[in-house]
Amino acid sequence: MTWNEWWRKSVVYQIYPKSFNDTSGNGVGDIQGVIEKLDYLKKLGIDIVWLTPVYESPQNDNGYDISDYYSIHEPYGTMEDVDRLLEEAHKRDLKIMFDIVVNHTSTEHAWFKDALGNPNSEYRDFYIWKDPVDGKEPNNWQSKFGGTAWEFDEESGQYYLHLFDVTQADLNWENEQVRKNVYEMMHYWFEKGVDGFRLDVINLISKDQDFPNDDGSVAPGDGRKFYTDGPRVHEFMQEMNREVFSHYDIVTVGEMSSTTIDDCIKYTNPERKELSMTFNFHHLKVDYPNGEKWSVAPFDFHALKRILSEWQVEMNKGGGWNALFWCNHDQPRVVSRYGDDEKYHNESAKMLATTAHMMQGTPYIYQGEEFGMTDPKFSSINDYRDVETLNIYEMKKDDMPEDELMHIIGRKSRDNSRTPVQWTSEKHGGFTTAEPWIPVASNYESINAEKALEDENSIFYHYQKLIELRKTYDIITYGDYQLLDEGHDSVFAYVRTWKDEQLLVVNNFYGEETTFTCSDHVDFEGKNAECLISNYDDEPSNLKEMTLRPYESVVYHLT
Ligand code: TEU
Repeated sequence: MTWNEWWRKSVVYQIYPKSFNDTSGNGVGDIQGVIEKLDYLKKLGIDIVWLTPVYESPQNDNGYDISDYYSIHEPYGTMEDVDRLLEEAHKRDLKIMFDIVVNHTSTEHAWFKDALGNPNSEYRDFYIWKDPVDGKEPNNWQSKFGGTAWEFDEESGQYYLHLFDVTQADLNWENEQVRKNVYEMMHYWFEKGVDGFRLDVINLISKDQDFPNDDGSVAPGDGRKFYTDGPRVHEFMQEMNREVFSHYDIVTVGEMSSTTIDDCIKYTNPERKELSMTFNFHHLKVDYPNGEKWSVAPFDFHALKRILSEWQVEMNKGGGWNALFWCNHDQPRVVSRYGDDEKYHNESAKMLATTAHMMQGTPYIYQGEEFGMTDPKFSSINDYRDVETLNIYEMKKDDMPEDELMHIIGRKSRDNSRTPVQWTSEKHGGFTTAEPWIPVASNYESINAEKALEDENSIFYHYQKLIELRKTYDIITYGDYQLLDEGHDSVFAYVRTWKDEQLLVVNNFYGEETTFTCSDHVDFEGKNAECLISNYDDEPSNLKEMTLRPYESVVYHLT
């Protein structure tokens, strides 16, 4: 197994450009705004910056609807800005990862515009067209943003498939010309100097060519099983690797929707030559009662431990590699979700960071997470911008009391993580001098980057320390993983083992004191135990029989 690739020791920082830093004064962030913050990111210690899509786009899904893969969305800047970003990043020994969306394009893309209404277009077969069945949609598949996944084209009398928004038409990966065009485009960006790709919903590109009706065994008319990790997906990934990735020293991370461990081992085991690593979301569904995102329930702590541990152990066994993360632009803020964004804001944010960063894989930090940004707790639907949220609101508003619906949206909306980064205590959190495209969370005066940098006890410096530890201790990268005391109701503890070293990681996930009998699980005999990081001023007084304070988190290196 090849264990020495640079990205196994890297830490990635995700930027959602629209909400990151506005230097042009138009209320949306821009590429120059990213350049301006590179020194800040360097100080944090990260290695790679992942930018969500900055290509030309009508922005119905904030750039995940690309209308031209070769140009830059004008409010973000120009191609010269991208060139400068690459130059400035590389000067600081930082790498830049771009986000590639090739499951679908915008319906504003030239290919789709040519194909629409024109069965003779050379681009018609770039998309997925089907005749009506009994005068209706070809099957009962649902869009991930609600409603049917098919849209009728009056002029040609056929439907096209869109697994996401109606303006995001799925590409037909069975068509070799589509694949050739995608690979050519990927080469363009690597030639320009981009250091890696995050590949949007890449495990959805291969559809069952029978397009069967879903019998509803997963969810009514869901359809997922017919295109998730589909029939030819690994063949396509190997082709992409051969045609593109293998030509460069780059990193790739596939975003995998509803995937399996077995598939992720296949995607990432280096011998198979597909991708470097994968994102999966099973640990972020433990607060979906009965699999339903649009309802509110406390998170299932035991399921969280079980799922994360299973992925740690099985991926390692199969030679796969995990991306480690709590948050991204599609998820609520983790401190508001699995932590406590009030009384124990500082402690719980640090505890969550430690839990993820001491695992095996490549950690991702989502903008603002490094100083504990929270959900904005909007009360009006007028504050929301996200297409998925607005669709759900429309679909549910007649069946549910407004306050109940707004409560659910307040906890689940993707906009929770899309509010502007809170840089300072100034108006709009210092994000912009104009009216921001989405309101800034009202707590920007108490939670912001400037304050975090001034306080040596801040969440920011905890993240900085975690990153430093990863660079110092090989066991964090290579060690095996074992969950301890699986049945404990509030402690998530695990041990990493490598050569004759151990790393003991103990986290209290709740706001009450608890005890954890470490000596039942770890043999301390003749070992030196050094505390590497914690979130209280002093260590627990008794290592073997720990009394853990609210959200307390400690890491010991045993040698
Ligand atoms: O997301 C894929 C995805 O399936 C989800 O995370 C999605 O947001 C969720 O199912 C909605 O409940 C990726 C991007 O990260 C997301 O921003 C895009 O909207 C989506 O693909 C389509 O490109």
